[in-house]
Amino acid sequence: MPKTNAELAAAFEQTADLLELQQANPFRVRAYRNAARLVGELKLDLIAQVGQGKALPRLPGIGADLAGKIEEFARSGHLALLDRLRRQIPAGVAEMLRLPGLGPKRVRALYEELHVTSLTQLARAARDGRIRALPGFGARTEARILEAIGTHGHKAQRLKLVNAAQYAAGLVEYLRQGPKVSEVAAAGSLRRSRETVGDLDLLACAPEGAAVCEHLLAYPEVAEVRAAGNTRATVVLESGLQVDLRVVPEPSFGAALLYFTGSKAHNSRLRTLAIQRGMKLNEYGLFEGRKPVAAATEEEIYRRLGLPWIPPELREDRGEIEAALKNRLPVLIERADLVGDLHAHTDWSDGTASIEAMARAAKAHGLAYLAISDHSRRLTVAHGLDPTRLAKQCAEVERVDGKLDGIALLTGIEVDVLDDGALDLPDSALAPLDVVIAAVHSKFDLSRAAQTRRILAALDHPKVKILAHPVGRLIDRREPYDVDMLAVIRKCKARDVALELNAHPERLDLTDLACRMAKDEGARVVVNSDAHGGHEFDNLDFGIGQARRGWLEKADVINARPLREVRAWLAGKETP
Ligand code: DGT
Ligand code: CA
Ligand code: CA
Repeated sequence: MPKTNAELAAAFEQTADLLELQQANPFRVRAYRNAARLVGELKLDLIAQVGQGKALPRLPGIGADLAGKIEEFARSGHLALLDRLRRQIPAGVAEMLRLPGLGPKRVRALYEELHVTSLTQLARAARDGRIRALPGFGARTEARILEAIGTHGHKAQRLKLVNAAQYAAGLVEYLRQGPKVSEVAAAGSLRRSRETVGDLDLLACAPEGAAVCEHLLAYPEVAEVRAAGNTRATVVLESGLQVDLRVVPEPSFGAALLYFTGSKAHNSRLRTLAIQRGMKLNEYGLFEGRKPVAAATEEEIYRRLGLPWIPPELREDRGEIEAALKNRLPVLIERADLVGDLHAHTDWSDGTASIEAMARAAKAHGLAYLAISDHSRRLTVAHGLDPTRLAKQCAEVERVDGKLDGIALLTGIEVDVLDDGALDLPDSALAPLDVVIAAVHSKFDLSRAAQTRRILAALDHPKVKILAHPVGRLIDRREPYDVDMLAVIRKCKARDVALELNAHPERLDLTDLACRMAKDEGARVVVNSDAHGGHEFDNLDFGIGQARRGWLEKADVINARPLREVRAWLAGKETP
């Protein structure tokens, strides 16, 4: 039986787990996890590439060693490394790694000291009180392990970034009013702009931690107090969101911020680097022997490690340390670089505001141009436009454009891609438009081959300049469709079509890794709001966060360019 990509992804994930248990080089562990994600989430058909005798494409984190593993798996259906690891480590031991709070070190201890090899045995050991007797464990850890086994299997709930950001904003504001608090910052995955957030990590700067922790407990939305002390508190809000607060004195704020921003993988690389340079890095500072050499700001800590400051969105151990060492970090795009938006809806289809109201809102959000791109007729639930209504809308867009100063309007459509890759409107209807965005809104379950063929066909239409939300996932609600993303990206590059990074908080599509792949392939990206109402231009902030996680720079993003250049690009003329 030929192996599937899902099996390859699973094999890589398991290899990473088992390597981690054996305390292998964290970089190597990370490489396997990254590869599992590339194959699983981006549906990269690497097995087929090998089968067709093609060289593997250049992919973030896939070096010669991993490429060899992919070939081995494609040809033999096995990874010798994984087979060997499996013989060395019982499967139940690897499963323990999935419990929150149990890292490789602790799992190793449980296995080696208590000979626990399954979750059942682990629960028994916890109930018998044998775990608390181990060095590095306590009664609290034991209780947490029992609780975790009980909830194991329920998918840990993660909040979408936009919601986490809302909770954080309220809390940060509130904590700023706390006793003698001089600064409050959100750290963790929120600061790294991850698309979902497990819990909030907040950092406050104050001389007396206990009083600030007390202040947090008095926050009206606190439903449960998990821990409270002199320097830290953990609470759960009524929404179920956990909040970890650390209070540190000003001199070590930078070190704490660096530590609690993570990611763990990034931190672990930094600690190794510190050791190589004869220093020690922890949440209190960077030390030479007992002498602190940097602690107050992140900048000085990075500098003393010989690195430029690394933006939080890059801190995932996906090559940022290597790039920083060579002083070749990307200069990441910022929200202020965006001067236009090429995808927005109005009350002509499923938006809530008029063309004029959307134009004014775009202008208020600092944009200089906006494309009006409502749905096409096939999307009847969204009152999609047929050729007659589209022509009428264009006239209205031009009328409003003539009336408003400081914002230019472009005519456009988000046209459905039909099952066979044809577009939902005739060429005669599309011809007069400034912007044509192709979008898949149906038949998500086609086979990879059929879905890829369909999308590539749509991209071949000469009027199409943007591919909307290319992977098609809805965070927490719908998996990406099965499509060969690399083929799609390459087609976009060949036809000079921009891949949309749809900034809607439920989409954030392209994903961070897909952005990076697009950049590596030299394809263009457009960061669009897909706003259905005036306030939704705020979503562009999250789109930019995702773009930054994908290493995108200003030059990679078409709507960071002035209208004149965008018009030339839309007209199929060369752009710099
Ligand atoms: P999340 O909450 O799952 O969305 O992801 P994070 O990255 O916010 O993770 P979290 O809340 O467990 O921890 C926040 C940061 O604190 C993390 O990014 C790095 C740091 N941190 C927490 N625990 C450890 C640890 O055991 N080792 C190291 N090196 N750093 C840790
Ligand atoms: Ca967190
Ligand atoms: Ca946390």
